[in-house]
Amino acid sequence: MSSSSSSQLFGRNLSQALRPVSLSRPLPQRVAAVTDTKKKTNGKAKPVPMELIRVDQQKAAAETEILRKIAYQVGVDAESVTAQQAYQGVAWTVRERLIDAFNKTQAYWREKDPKFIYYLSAEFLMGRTLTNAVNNLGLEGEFGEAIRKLGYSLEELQSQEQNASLGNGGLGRLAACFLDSIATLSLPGWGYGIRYRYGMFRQGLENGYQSESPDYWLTNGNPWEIPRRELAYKIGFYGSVQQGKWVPDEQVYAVAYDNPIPGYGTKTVGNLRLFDCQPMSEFKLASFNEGKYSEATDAKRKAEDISAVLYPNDATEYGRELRLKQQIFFVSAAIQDTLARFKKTHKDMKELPSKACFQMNDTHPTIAVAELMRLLIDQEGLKWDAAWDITTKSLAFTNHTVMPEALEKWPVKVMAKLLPRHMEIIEKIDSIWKDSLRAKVTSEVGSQPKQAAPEKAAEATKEAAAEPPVDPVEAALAKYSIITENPWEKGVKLVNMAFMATIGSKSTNGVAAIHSEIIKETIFKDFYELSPEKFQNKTNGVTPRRWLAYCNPGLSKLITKTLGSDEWISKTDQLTGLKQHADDKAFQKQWRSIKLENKQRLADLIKSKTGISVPTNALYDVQIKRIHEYKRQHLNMFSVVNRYLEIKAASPEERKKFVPRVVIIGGKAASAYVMAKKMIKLVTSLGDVINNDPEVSDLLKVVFIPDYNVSLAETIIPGAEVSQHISTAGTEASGTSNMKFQMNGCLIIGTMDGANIEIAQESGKENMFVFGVDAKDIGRLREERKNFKVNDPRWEKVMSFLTGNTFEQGLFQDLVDNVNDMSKANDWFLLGNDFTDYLRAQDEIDVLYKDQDAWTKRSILYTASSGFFSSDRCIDQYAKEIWDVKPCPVPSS
Ligand code: 26V
Repeated sequence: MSSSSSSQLFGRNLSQALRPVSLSRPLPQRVAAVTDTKKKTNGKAKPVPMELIRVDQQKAAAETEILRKIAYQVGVDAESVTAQQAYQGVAWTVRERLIDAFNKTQAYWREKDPKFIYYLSAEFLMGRTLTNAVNNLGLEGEFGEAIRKLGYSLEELQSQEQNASLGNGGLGRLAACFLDSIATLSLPGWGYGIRYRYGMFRQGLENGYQSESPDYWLTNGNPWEIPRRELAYKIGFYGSVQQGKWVPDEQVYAVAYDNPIPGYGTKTVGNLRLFDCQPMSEFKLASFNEGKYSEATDAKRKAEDISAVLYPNDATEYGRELRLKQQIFFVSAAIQDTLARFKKTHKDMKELPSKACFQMNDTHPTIAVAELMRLLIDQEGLKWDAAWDITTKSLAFTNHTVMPEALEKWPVKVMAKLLPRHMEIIEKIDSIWKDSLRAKVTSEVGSQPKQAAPEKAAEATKEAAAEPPVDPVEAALAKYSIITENPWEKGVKLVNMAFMATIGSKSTNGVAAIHSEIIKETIFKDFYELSPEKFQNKTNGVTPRRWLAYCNPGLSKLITKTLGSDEWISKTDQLTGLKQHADDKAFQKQWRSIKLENKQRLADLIKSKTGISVPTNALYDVQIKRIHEYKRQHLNMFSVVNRYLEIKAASPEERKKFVPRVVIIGGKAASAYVMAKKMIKLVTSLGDVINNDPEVSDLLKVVFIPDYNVSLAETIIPGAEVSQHISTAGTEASGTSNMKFQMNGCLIIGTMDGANIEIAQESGKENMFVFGVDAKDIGRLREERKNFKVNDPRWEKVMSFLTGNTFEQGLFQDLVDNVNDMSKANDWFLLGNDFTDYLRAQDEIDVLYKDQDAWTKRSILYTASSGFFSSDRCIDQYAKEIWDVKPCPVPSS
């Protein structure tokens, strides 16, 4: 292909772009020398000292390296490079820089032997890596230039990268932000998880309904991982316990893949070690020879299933054996890996708590309690008490939800079958634990009135004849027990993973101030009363690198210019320096023009994903998060319906008074969650009606952006002007997108729930559009809901519209009944209670938006007061108050 046709093909003058560094030029000396070595040894490569290669890499221009990668790694002619090939060339080049710094960091830490934090998480929602790696490594100048010469921009190439969507939502993205901060603070720390081959499903829309397809994110290879095929741990399942030791029936290998995590403004590069599941033997030749082809590969398929798919976390389909397999799979591999490293330099297992802390991200990794005990006792030969002491000093637990249905409870039967030795250990932990409480409980029971009322006593005698007598002390101990009876299925016993986690850990924390209080009063009440000192709060945070500096380069530049330095990127408290400019009209103008550019980018994204054109002079109103009844996307839609009806009812003259709005929704519904899927249909159906109604024209648009993920969030958040965080008070543990919006100067409409409360404290409650009932009243209001009439004519209008003839007969009847027909349902999330106040807050938004200076001032104040919500602050607190891990920065020389 001639150079002119290639440039036509790809719309870029590539021959021009490549001229200064064309491959026909002699290679830089060092690289040529390496090639020469090969020649002289007749094709047998002599080992080249790594140091020489590294020195050379530092000197060689990024351009040359990229072109070599395109030529020899991607294997294409640099004259006809596609965006994907250019991305590959750049990514594989950045990878080398990353690995250099990674190796140095890990070697330094091996030498210094500091205490490590190991973040155990079933989810890491990393998104894309290229921009983050280039910027964190400080390569933007050198690589930016080289990429431009290729005829692309960093942004364009980054868009070629598949998202690593190894998480469901907030919990997984939090883990990813934490890794960024751990590296940035130079804390010795690794993440441990699963290298799912299929991440979070891809969402499509069919007739306005969600459709799901697999997310095969590794199609084009993954430049950001280093396979460690030599590092494989045996993981067992099933079998029996013989002479106190476990003899599993089935075994697989957990093979390590390292994903270097570059810190910002430091030489430190941390690690995310993910495990892939592989069979012990690839292939049964004997079966194959007998013509049993599928049997020959059975074991391989079965093993690979374990790390194949990420489970949706917000469906109520717990209890699946494969999920428990995944949990023990990565937890066991992580602990074995840690112990193996520890044993290289330490003899006494008692030192483990001074060298390692495992943070368990929700209940998914909490089998770690039993697994660490098993390894210490069965493999290291420790006595029970010594092992328990080490375990409870090495583990820490974070709770991320108060939804009772989300707290994992494994049937004892499943646990005993899959992990017989672990079940034995759990039973012993439970029994010792209850023994330790027996004296206390006995005295409490003894101090209670023994004599029941006469009629109750008579009833009790009748019942006693049918059932064996219940020991009152044992009955009172049940509330502390790890092993509990399934309330829905008599006789079925369950392992309460959250209880095991808190008993087996040195600390239990919630993720926002209100949430940490709620867990002490509800799910962990009895445990809190026993050991209040174990309970902590660690309000979540998000990385200001990805979520402001890199996703919003326009604003980032303005902030740096205004503050006189870019130090705010790692010291976010400096953002308060923006406050003094909040009233400055010229500054406000610049702030607004950046928002407008970001809105344009968002409008382009909407057009390309949905075909819908949205005007940039409208207010961009965004709600992006998992679709759930407790998050109340339907409440948002009720307000949209109300707005629509009001516009329709207005005269042409009156219509001029409406502030034009684009309501943008994004998020996935768990595939088994019927009501959440109906909520998506509600959004798309309203969009179909409203967007095509000439009467409302550009005054109102409703857009559902399909397949919401990390990289879409990076475009949506900077372009948003108001964002919705409207969960029923007391239900959202924290929320983290609220923090990202705040950082980007996007105003918030929200309930007093999760981290909204702390955001309101930082930014001023009067600056947030706050509405809704109080968390402390929820219990009572739920009880009263049946007799509570929504005293607002607009509510009835909205309900009638949704069940009327605009839509297919009965389409939204179930959704409406759930919140409005108290003979059938109970409006559990109290939409009826919050509706009127929500509309009031919505009106306030419109009023303020008409005063653009006042609006912009608030926007500036939001960003200026967002410093607290950096994950650097949060991780610093974890490090000091839970982990006792200190920074160990790699020296610059
Ligand atoms: C929620 C639910 C709701 C009911 C149905 C079953 C179910 C299963 C799982 C979950 C959530 C699991 C934990 C989780 O993802 N929590 C999220 O963690 C974020 C990071 O701390 C936090 O910001 C979110 O508020 C919290 O929902």
